[in-house]
Amino acid sequence: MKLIVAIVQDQDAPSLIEDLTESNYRVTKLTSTGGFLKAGNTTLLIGIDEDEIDAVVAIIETNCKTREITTSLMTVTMPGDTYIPYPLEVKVGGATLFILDVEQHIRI
Ligand code: 2BA
Repeated sequence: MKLIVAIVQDQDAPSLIEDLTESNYRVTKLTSTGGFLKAGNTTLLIGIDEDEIDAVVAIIETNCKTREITTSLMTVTMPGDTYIPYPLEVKVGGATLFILDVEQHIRI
């Protein structure tokens, strides 16, 4: 068995979860926060058989879009120690996937 840990953008999560569930995959949704943007994202745990990886990745590819995000993460220092936000363009990927081996899976 494999565990896909998928970090996706919040906007893509509802349709992705719906498509996965409709295709009979079990999904757990976690609310997460990206370390760089410090903005919310969604982490999904998807436990599957090894031969289902390609099908699940295809569903993720269909639902998750790369987006350009403008953030004011950076600041520039002005004379007098004044900080003003400096817009920064960041391309956030459609999904970041980690595919792990599952040693044991028990349902009680
Ligand atoms: P964040 O950490 O908020 O990163 C959002 C986007 O900012 C990233 O998109 C990337 O384009 C950019 N970025 C991140 N760190 C950067 C840096 N040090 N310098 C310049 N730009 C940087 P993605 O790469 O698509 O990642 C989207 C989200 O997926 C990340 O949100 C994070 O929550 C997660 N993620 C990505 N790679 C990861 C990894 N290796 N381990 C754990 N989580 C990861």
